[in-house]
Amino acid sequence: MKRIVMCNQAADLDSIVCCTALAVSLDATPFIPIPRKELHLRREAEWLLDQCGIMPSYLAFPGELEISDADSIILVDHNALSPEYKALAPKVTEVIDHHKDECRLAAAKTIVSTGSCATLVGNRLLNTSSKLSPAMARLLLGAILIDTRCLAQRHPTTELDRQVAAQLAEISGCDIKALYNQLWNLKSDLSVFTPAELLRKDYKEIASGGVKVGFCAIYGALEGISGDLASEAENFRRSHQLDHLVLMSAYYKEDVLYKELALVPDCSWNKKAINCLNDKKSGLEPKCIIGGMQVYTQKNTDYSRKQILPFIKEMLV
Ligand SMILES: [Mn+2]
Repeated sequence: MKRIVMCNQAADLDSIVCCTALAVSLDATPFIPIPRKELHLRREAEWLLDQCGIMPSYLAFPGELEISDADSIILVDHNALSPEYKALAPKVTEVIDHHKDECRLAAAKTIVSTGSCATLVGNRLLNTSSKLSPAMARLLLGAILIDTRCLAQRHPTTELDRQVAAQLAEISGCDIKALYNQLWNLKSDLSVFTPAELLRKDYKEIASGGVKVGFCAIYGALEGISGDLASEAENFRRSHQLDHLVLMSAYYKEDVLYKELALVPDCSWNKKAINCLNDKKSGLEPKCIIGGMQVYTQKNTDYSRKQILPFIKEMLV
């Protein structure tokens, strides 16, 4: 039986980790739906996989396997297939995720709004596999720490995140703070990337009501990015044939979390989108203009793409 575990389209650390750890435990193939050459943009993921003894060659990328030959597919860290994989719907047998439930698949579902999907996969493996290896425990723990900001006592961390992280830390023998710091430093060091690479690093898109919208998550202040971010964003939008592109940034300054949001191109739709997001209590306020692109401060830092993307999707219907 050919079984595939599929990671979400952004292929962020959580998603790659869930995909890998579950594939290892089930002897399945982990499928990462981004070009192989873009794995290096996820430096924290590359480093953690290496630390846990997972070679990049263990992962499968588009063009490297005939995914339609799979007998069964398990989705992790997302619960609806992205448009290009829609035809695979009948093959999806299971879904493990922590996003808003939009699942219309006839599959076994574990959808719980934890801080990290790695918590759900970790919980599953702790309860089913007789011995979770220290390497797999460390892999899962790393994703939980990044997603919960080192288990901070606030949104989005849940009690289950803390419980599972504690068990994984014990099995792996990891120093939680040290692992978090190492991962965070790799994730937030944007100096090694061009603006075009930053936009490709953590990207999702939706299509609804004939409108295509992309969402780039960026870990750093938009103003601090060297190069012409606004025109790179416009190039990105055109090359992805998007009607609109949403840039979402998050960063820390003296331990305080800040978030920003910007939209390209400059058009009347933006006002509608900002009003809609503010009706949902996003707290967006004009902050500055970069290369003609209006940047908003997002006062409600509890919202991430996990909330903003479904709000925009609702607005398009
Ligand atoms: Mn996730």
